[in-house]
Amino acid sequence: MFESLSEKLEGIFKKLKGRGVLNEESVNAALREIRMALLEADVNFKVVKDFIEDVRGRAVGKEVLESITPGQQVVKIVHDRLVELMGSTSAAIKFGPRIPAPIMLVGLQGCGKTTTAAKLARLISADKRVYLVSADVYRPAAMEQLAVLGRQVKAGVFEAGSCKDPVKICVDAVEQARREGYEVILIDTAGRLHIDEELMDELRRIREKVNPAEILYVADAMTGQDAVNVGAKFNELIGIDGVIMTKMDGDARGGAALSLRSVVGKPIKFVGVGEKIDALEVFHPERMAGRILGMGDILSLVEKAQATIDEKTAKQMQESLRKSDFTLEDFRKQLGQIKKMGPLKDMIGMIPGMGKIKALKDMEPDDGELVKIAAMIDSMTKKERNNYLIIDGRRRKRIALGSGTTVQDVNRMLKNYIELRKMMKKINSKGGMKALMRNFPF
Ligand SMILES: Nc1nc2c(ncn2[C@@H]2O[C@H](COP(=O)(O)OP(=O)(O)O)[C@@H](O)[C@H]2O)c(=O)[nH]1
Ligand SMILES: [Mg+2]
Repeated sequence: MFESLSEKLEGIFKKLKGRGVLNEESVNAALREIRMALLEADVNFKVVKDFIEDVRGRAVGKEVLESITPGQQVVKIVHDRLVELMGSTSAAIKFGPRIPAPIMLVGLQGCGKTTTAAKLARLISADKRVYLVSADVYRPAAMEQLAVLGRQVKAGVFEAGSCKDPVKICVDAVEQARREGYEVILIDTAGRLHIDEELMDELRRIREKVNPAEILYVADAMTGQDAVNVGAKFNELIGIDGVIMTKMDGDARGGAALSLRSVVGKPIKFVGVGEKIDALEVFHPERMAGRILGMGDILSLVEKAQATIDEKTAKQMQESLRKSDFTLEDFRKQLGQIKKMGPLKDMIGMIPGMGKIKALKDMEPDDGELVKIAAMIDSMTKKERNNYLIIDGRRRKRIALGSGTTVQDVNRMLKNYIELRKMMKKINSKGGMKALMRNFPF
């Protein structure tokens, strides 16, 4: 799956060639085609729209890093956005404090609930004792299917006997699991061909009685947008905590995986990648984005180029620090880096003896603050940037006007800058430079 999408994207990116800056025209042309490719992959319409706007905003006007092509740069931007779209980090199951922790699997008939219950039991068994119960009293062989699979993965399986009440079966199974010392009980529920009130009511009653630590919606990737819509419905009617996407090994177009997170607002936790009992993987948005783009080599190339730039800046920083002329120009260059590394205070706090400097308390600029600081420095003349001492009241007024800030803002910024500069000098003279560089990734 995703093969045709990644092939298309590759073709698109090849066309973005030979320009130093990503201009609007070429980015737009590429985005038009990306939009088509995503829609063809069955990604939700609204998701595609937001996605394209966002990539446009990030790509247009961006300088292309040395040693890579504009196309490669756009691949990286698209990749990063895809990762965010799918949730950035992988989400584990939260078992909660109760033992056994009930985990309920829900979804339409044939989506892979029973198979997934066994696969999941196998994964969890690595460090927990797992019990399985089938609440599917409708399909004749459903319970036997789970029992067979359960034996394969060496999990305990509840025997319902002649009981035909799914709610009672679940309650009894949880009790049995507790008695036998199981830590997790996976509840495989019945499905229907489509959502109906009776099924939802049954699932709600099970939920109320066993109070699951998590309800996981099992989605069949092959059903595309239907899997997304049904997921939204399940979430609305019974509430879900996460998604398991099955049949990702098939020729599904993958749109469901890309849309689910943003439409339903719940993370994909696992993906089923085959019929075999070991074909279940923890979902990693990063890897999935790589698979979609099929361009791992380009990504590492871009990362390398970025690292080189950062290294260059680092060298320049070291150089200017050595000469103790940490100018406003240098300060400006660093703003992006400051944002990347998080609160300045924490960073400096790691350097012995530097943690207690009072002025640092004011130095946790948020995004808005950083933009403001950049604007102020941009409004200065080159002379001012190289020698802050000449910035008198009249100049401060002009800078405030030019950057859409106030004189107080300019005063505060300069005060912070002067403190920082002093500190840099101090570190320099104490020979604390090495420590600083170790902790500052610039
Ligand atoms: N290729 C593939 N087939 C799967 C996967 N998960 C489940 N299946 C198949 O889907 C069919 C329905 O699965 P089942 O667990 O019975 O679905 P249920 O009705 O939701 O319990 C079975 O033939 C499974 O082997 C998967 O990740 N990949
Ligand atoms: Mg089943």
